[in-house]
Amino acid sequence: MTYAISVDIGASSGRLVVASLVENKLVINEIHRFGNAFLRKNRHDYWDMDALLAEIMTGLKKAKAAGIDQCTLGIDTWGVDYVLLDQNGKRLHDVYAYRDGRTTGASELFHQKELDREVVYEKTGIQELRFNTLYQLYVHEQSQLDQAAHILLVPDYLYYCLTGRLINETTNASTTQLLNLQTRSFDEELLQTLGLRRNQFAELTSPGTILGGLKSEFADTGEYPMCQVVVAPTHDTASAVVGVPACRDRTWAYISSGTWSLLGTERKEPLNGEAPMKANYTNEWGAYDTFRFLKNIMGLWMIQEVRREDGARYSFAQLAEQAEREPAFRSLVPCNDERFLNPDSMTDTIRAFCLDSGQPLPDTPARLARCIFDSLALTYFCAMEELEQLTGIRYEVLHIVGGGANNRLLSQLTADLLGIEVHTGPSEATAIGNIAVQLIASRELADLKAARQLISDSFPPAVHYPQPLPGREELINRWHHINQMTVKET
Ligand code: LFR
Repeated sequence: MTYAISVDIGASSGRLVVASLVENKLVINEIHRFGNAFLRKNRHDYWDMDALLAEIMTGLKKAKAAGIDQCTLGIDTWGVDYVLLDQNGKRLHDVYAYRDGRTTGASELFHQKELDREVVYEKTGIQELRFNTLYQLYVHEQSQLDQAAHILLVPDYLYYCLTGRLINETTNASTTQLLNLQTRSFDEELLQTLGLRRNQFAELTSPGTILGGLKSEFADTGEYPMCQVVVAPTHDTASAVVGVPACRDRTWAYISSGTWSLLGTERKEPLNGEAPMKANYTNEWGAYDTFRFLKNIMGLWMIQEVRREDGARYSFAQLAEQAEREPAFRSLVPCNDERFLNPDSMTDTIRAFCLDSGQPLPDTPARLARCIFDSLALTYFCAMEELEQLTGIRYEVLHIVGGGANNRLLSQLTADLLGIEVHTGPSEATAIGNIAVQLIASRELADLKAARQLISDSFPPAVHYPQPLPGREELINRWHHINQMTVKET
């Protein structure tokens, strides 16, 4: 039996998932799950890298204990966050979490003082998000940047810790906003603007590359499976897009629905003119020479925060059930407004917006949940309209993958607003996409197409058919009005 293990770490949890092929189906098993959150220290938000690394090793020990002696292994995490290392491979700083407030206003400042946003978008095709690595590095202490012998993104760093190999994986490197679409490499002018050198970055390495075994300090203990480490699409969203079970001849778009909702489509070429820039669409690099033309939508983060602030009294499933019993579209909030990115209190921020805009106060967790799901569905609807205008394609199917695929209410609302089929699942698309790339690398699978066929056969999606939505036009007008009240998109 050959096994593939994906280490898939998101902003709120991480997991190790073991997969094997049984009778032409992919069978997955979660062997280890752990929480993740940023730590607040000196009024900044950081990731606990040592804890994450320790959890990976615990998961691998569990795999060995479960009888897995040999496997391939791939890692993915969120994007944009980076680690500066000295000559000896030691971290020079605590790793900032991308929601940290130090980048407030950083992108405006960069474009005012350094390079126009049009120039940067023309070069990189990456949407302006204040936490892109470009802007984070811009506000990072210059003396530390000067000292850095290596600049890695978070999953690159985890690969380094496990194998000793230094890489900058391409899908995640594109989220830095430092890669040039023409040269397909780091943009010299952007590096110069930040006072960086090309040799501080490692070689750009594509998903599917085989790195070899674990460092001997791990391998020699005999406590872990013998791992053949494979470069996954290390950006979680890139892995999730590989995991979309699209295999019939219909045009499709996707939402990778987790802490963020990433809505977009897979393309062979980037699309980076003025219109996509204005709509804040991005061209992140995908696996196998594809581009992820997508937009960031605030996503389940809002409900995660509301739930946390309520003392986690109800599960996500309970909140969704309660929300389903509340009246629809009562109070709406512009999810993508910057105020929701990292507020001191999500609950208060949502309520304040409703009050200020003359809407009923969502005064219970169920009403807050309803407000969030209704608002997200409307945000998806508008983003799909933009996507269709920008690409000139009418999409026949919307795939929702990731944890949010379990939210029946949100999926049905989305189908009703869009008037097309919404296919949901798998909820573990990120881990599965990561695994699929390992299986292609080890020649168990031929290519991306075969991988998607296998994923669709193994995890058949649920289909939500659109139902008529009374008062739809009025609702959409109201939504546009609410969005005009926003201060600034994230
Ligand atoms: C999702 C994600 C998004 C990225 C954001 C920050 O987990 O990776 O794709 O925009 O987190 O890295």
